[in-house]
Order: sequence, then C-alpha cells, then structure tokens
Amino acid sequence: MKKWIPIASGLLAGFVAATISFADFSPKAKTDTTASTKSNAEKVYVPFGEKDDYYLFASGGHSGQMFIYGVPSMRKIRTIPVFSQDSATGYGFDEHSKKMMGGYTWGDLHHPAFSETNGDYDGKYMFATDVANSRAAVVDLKTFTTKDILKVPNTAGPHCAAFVTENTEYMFLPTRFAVPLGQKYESLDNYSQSFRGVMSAVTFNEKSEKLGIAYQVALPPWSYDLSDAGKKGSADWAVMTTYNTEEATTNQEINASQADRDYIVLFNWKELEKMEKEGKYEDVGGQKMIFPEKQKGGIYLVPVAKSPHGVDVTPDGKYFIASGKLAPSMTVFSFEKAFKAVANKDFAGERNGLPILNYKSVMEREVNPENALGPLHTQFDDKGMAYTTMFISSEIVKWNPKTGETLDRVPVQYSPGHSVSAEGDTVAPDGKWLIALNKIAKDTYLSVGPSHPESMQLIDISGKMQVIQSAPVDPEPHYAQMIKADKIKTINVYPKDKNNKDAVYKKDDTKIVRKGNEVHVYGIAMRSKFIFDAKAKRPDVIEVNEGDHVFIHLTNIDFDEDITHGFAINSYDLNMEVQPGQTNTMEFIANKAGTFPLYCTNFCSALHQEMNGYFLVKPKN
Ligand code: RUQ
Ligand code: CUA
Repeated sequence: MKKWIPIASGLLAGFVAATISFADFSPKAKTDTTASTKSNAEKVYVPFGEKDDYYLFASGGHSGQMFIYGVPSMRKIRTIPVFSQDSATGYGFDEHSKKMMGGYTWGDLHHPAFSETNGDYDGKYMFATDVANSRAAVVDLKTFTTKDILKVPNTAGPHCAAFVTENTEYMFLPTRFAVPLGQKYESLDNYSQSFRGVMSAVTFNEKSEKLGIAYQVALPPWSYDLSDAGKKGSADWAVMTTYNTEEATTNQEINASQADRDYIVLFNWKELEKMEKEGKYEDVGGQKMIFPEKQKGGIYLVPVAKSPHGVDVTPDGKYFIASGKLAPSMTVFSFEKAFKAVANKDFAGERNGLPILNYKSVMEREVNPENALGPLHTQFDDKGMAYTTMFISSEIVKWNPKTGETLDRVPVQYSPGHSVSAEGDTVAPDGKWLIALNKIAKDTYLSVGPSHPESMQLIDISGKMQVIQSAPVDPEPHYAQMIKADKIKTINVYPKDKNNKDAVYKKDDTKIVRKGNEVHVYGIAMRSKFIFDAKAKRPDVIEVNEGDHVFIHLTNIDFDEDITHGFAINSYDLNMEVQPGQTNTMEFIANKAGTFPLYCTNFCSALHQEMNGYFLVKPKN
C-alpha cells in the first residue's frame, strides 16, 4: 500500500497542495495495468457519431451555473444558466428568467441533485441551491432549462443541500450560516440566544413546476454541512453534519475547531411532517417554524469527530459515514443501532434541547487508512464499496464499509473535494467510473497565468483504480451527479402553445399594439428575418417614443431542431434567446432616444448576417 501514498501525505495540516511537484503527476496511475486490454485512450474515446454513456451534471460554483459533460469522453456539452445572468442564452434578461432570479445577478451553486423515484435517478429534474443568495432552483431535463427559483427566508446559505428523499417528497435545505429569524439586525453578543440555523423542507410540485416551503425547523445556531437522505429501511430519515457547535462569532478558523466532537444531526422527516400537519409550529414571518426544543421526538444528535464535512448514506440504507476533515478518520454509523438508541432513550445528555445519542451505541467502526489525511466525501460502487476523497493527502481511498479494510488507493492531482461515481447516490450505483473533483489543477494544463481552472479526473474503477482522463472545469465543481444517458428524454422543439397569449405562429398575426405608453410587439423570428408587423411598410422595424414601456414578445417559428434565434438591441444592453418553437418576452423602458440596430445573435442560416432591423426611439420633445 505504501507506494500509493503521494508525496503530500508526509505533511500535516498545512495547505499541502502548494508543495506537490509536477513529478507527482500520476506516473504510476498512467503505467499501471488492469485486466483490461483496451488502452486508456480507447476507453475514453467516443467516435464521431456515437454518444457518451453518461451525462455528468457538475455544479459551476460561484459562476452560479451548471455544467454538462459527457462521460467517458469528458467533453463539455453545455452550460445551463441557473442563478447568474448568461448573455449566451439571454438568461436573466428576458421577463420570465429575470423574474425568477429575484433581482440577484449571481449565485454560488454547490450540490446538484437529480429527482428520484424509489431511490433511483428518474431523469426528470435536477435541483440545486445557491449559497450566496439563499435560493433553490429546479432544472427541467426535457429542455435543460431552469424552471423555477425559490428564495428561502430565515436561511443564509444552504450549502448542505441539495439532496432529495427517495421519492422526491422533500429537498432539505439546512443553512451554512446561522442568522437571527427574519435575518434582522442583532448584536453578535447575543449569538447563542438570538441566532438559529434554520433548515427548510422544500417541496416541488411537478404539475405547476413550482418549488415551495412546507415548513422550517429552527435548529441551534451552528453551521450545517453536507447532508444526505436515508434509503430503503432508513428512507424516513436524513442526516447532516455540523461544525461550529462552539458557536464562535469570530476567527472561526481557530474558534470553531476547539471542541473534540461536533454532531451529526439525525432527523425523521416523517415525524416533522406530522408535527406540521398537527399544527405544532409557530408562524415566523409567514413560515411554519418548528422549534425542536419544544416539539420533541423528530431530531437527535450523534457525536462525531471534530469539524466533519460530509456524511453519506450507503446504497443499502444501512449506514451513514461521516468524515472529519480535522480528524484522519471515517466513522461508520449504523441506522439500525441509531433507531434502537432512539427507542431505548439511550442518551448522553442534551444540547440546546436536542437529545444526544450515545456515541458507542450508534458507532459501527472508525476507519483510519494509513497516512490518509483530510477525508471529505464518500461515494459508492455497485458492490457497496466506498470511495473517500482525501483532501490533504490528495488521493482516493477505496475501502469496505462492512469491514473497514482499505482495498485500493490512487493519487489525484490535486486536493479532491468531492468525487462522483456513476449513479452514485442511488440505491443501485453502477460502478465503472468515478470522477475526482479536484480543487487545484496546478500544472495539469497549459498555463493561463497565476490562476488555473479546477480539474476533474476520470478514474476507471472496474478493476484496480486507474486515472485515465482529465478535464478542466471552471470554476470549481463542488459536486456533480452522473446519470445514465438513456434516462434523459429531451424534446427537439417546443410544441405550439395555444394558451400562450404572447405567442404568434403566423406572419399575418404579427402586430404592434399600443395602450397608452405601453407598447406590445407580437413578433416572429424565422430564417432569416424578424417580422414584428407584417402589414407595416418595414415589418422588421419597431418604432416607439422615448419613455415608452416596451414588451417584445417573440416566437421562433422554425420548428426545426437546433435552429435557435437570438434577439439583441444595440447599445440597449438587452438580449434574449428563442429556441425552436419557443416564445419569450423582453420588457424594458425605452429611456434612450435614437436609432438602434437590432439583430439575431445566434448564427442560424447562411443569411444570419442579414437577420436584423431597427429599433427607433423618437425623442420626447
Ligand atoms: S463542498 S469539498 Cu461545497 Cu460539498 Cu465539500
Ligand atoms: Cu436568426 Cu441568426
């Protein structure tokens, strides 16, 4: 085993990545052979005309977006704008997406989660949360577009989400930063009395395609970190890690690392749901807030090695595994033992009114692979084996949760945060592939100056672990999920929508309507022209008065896959997209008088360059 330990493992907690040299760039992984006769290049090569087996949905971190890659080719296919404006698609400029974004211009997207049916990814929706502006979003996988965004009150940064229960009943959003209820002003001297770490039970209605909040829980003022839902026998439960149970209000680096143990919060969401149904909550600014120190019986604490970062439930739903980023061990806990401890009131006291389960009664085993440092997150394969990322010793460790035995190790370049395995968060992972999501790329790619992209390394886990491909990702993929490609069924064109009053499908129906100082344009985009009013002398010109409130409703009548049109007005800082068959609206005040060319931004035909017109704004006087 020793030979697998990268250079960095000799160093302790100091930020080790900086000391790793290029010489460590995976020469062992490259020369190591497996039973497979295929070369590594062949394994990742997807010939023209063939498609990847898996979609990878990677969080785009503080770009606020989601990135789609194909696996095993590791080719980037698309960016889905979610929490930030995106001029490539006009997202955040058109009326609908602008409204969804709720006045914010950016987001920090961390953990994407697929919708699930019976604990398996169903390929219908993808959820994500925004740590920066406390929002939750849902992406429709028929169109790869964001359907709804919800601003979550009383919460400041749901870093620990998203994760969904077995049938997408709930997505729980615990907060990373504790704040006073209503996020109102409060002196930090009153932190312990007045601050709370609120968790929200977010629901998704498939019919209306809207997110909502069923209830919230006012947890102690701690920081909550990555969480996971139970599976099968533990499906009614969920777990999340905590840190800063010290309740430090400054210099957290030191002050939040004092206590030897923090907690895993173990909660029964069926019990919380019952409390909500029975009215056992208080109204806090219109939210149903459950106070667990008053409503007992839904939430328990389990002591865990200090400042844990992640907790993951095994595919069989029997265990939850926590990794202590400041303690070099993974701790395996048993759900069955936890249920027994709950039933027997096997408590070791209380914290903030929450019962603490006896560590010894719930803990199954502590696992300490030799010289493995900085364990963060765990994924699983088809045989139930665990793969844990080691941030400090820069490697992936494969081990058996049932015995604690270390099975394999592979160095990665460098400092992996999460890793993701094929269908890894389901009740039946696929094995085959694991991707290390590395925080530091260093000298992996052509230099782009002092700052580099992050990197994703594809690891073949069908035999002895082998790093076989690497792709830059920019910025960091906090987490990703990998789904079988054939589970996703996209549409080719948007169908005609008779109920949409803004849609126009025939040239003769185009028109410009004025109501006072409101101007509504009902236009079409087609190869290779805009028609705003077919009866006008110049059908591709819009003329308004300075100060008019303008609505441009535009329908793409090319019902033809991949023929997308864009619409931009020069110097007006406006831009939107209409995909095949889609209707979209742009709303603005014509506050600048003058002559402004308008044009299609998407190269849609040989005469795309001719797809333009004028937006004329007559001055007030
Ligand atoms: S995090 S590197 Cu934003 Cu999931 Cu752990
Ligand atoms: Cu339409 Cu270019």
